[in-house]
Amino acid sequence: MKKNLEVPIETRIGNALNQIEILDIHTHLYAPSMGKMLLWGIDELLVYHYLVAEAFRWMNIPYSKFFALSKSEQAQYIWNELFLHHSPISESCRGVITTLNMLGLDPRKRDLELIRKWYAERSLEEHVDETFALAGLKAVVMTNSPFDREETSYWEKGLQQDPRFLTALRIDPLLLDYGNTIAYLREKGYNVAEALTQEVRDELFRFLSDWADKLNPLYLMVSLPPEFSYQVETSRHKMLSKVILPFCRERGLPFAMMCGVTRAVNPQLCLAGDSVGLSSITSVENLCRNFPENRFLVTALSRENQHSLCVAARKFRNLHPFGCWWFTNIPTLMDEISTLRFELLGLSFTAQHSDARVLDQIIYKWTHFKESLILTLSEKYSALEASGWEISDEEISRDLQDILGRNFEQFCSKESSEKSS
Ligand code: FIX
Ligand code: ZN
Repeated sequence: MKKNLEVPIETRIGNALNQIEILDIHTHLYAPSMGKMLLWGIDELLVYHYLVAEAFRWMNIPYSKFFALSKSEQAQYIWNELFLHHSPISESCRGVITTLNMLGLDPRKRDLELIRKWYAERSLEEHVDETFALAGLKAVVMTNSPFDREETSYWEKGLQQDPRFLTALRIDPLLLDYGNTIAYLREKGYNVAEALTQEVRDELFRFLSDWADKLNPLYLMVSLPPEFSYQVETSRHKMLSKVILPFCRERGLPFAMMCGVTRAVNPQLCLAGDSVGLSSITSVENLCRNFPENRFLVTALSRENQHSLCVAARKFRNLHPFGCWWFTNIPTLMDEISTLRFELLGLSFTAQHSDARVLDQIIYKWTHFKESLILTLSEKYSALEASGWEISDEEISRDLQDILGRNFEQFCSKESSEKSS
C-alpha cells in the first residue's frame, strides 16, 4: 500500500481529483454536430437563466421588453447589473468569474468587449477540448427529447456520434402532459389515444423503442413536480406502471427522476421562472418496492428531501441518489448533501452532475464542486484515520472514481439489472 502520510489529506484528494476523468451524468449540452443547439461563449454564460433570475431583482425593465432584446443586449444588462453595479458574489455569478479566469481571461478588467473579442476568435473544436480538460471530464450525458422538433431533426438526419457526448431519453411530456402530447405522437405516425388500452400501450412502446434505437440512451428521464405521487391511482400512475417502467425493464435501462420542480411560478421570467417544492420520498420508496426489477436514479431539488432520500437508498439497492441539483448546487448545500450521503451511504451514490446548459459552465460547476468535495471528504478521511484506519492514494483515487462516474456506470450496466431482479 502506497502511503503518503506527510502530505495533507486535502492535497492528496486534490491531486487525485486532477488525475481522474469524471463522467457528468446530466447536462443540457449537445454534441458539436448539433450545430447551434450547443451553447457556448460569454453572452450565453451571461443570459443563463440562473443569472436572469438574479438580475431581475435589480432591473426595472419590464419582463417582456427584456426578453424582446437581442442576446447580446440582454447579456449587457446582466453584466452591468450583476458584475458592475454590485459585486458578483452569488454562486452563479462567481461561476462566470471562475470560468473566465480558468480560460485565461482577466475578469478583473471588467471589460466585456474584450472578452467578447476573445471568444470571437475561438474555434468550437478547441473550446470543447479545453473546457473538457479544465473541468476534468471524459464525457457528459445530454438531455435528448424526442418531443423537441429542433432536436429530432438532427437525429432523423442521422448524427455523427461523439463519444464525449452520451445520450439520455427525456420523456416529460409523455408522463406529465400526455393529453396534450397525443396530437404530436399521432402526427409522427403513432396511433395513440387518451385511454391506455393494450393497442395504445403497444404504440407508445413502439415510439419509445424507435427513439431508444436512434439514441442508444443510458437511461430514460423526467423532472417531476413536488405533488407527483405514487400512492394514489392517477393517469400518470398508469403511464408509469404500464408503459414507461415495463419499457425500461425490457431495455435494461434505469429511470431517472428529478424530483421537486414547480414549473413557471412566475411565467414572466420564462425559463428562469421555475421554483422548488417538497417531494414525496415515500412515492420513490413505493416505486422501488413495487418495481424491484426497475432501477431508479433520483435527485431532489428541495434541501428538506435530502435526508429521507438517503434513508430510502439504504433500503433499496435499485435506488441510486445523484447530484446536487440546481438550487442545491451552491457551496453550503453541496457540503451538506455530500456529508449526509457519506454518513448514510458511504460511497454508494453519484456525488454530482453539472446540469450545464452552456459548455463553458462545466469549468466552474466542476471546479466549485471539487472545492466542496475536498472539504467534505477530507473531513471524513481524517475522522477515519483518527479512529485507526489508513487511506492510500490508490484508495482515494478509487473512491473518487466511484462517486464521480463509475458507480453510475455500474448501476446502468445490464449486469446490475440482473442483480436487482
Ligand atoms: O429539468 C431539468 O433537467 C432542469 O435541470 C432544468 O429544467 C432547469 O432549467 C435547469 O437548467 C436546472 O439546472
Ligand atoms: Zn437538468
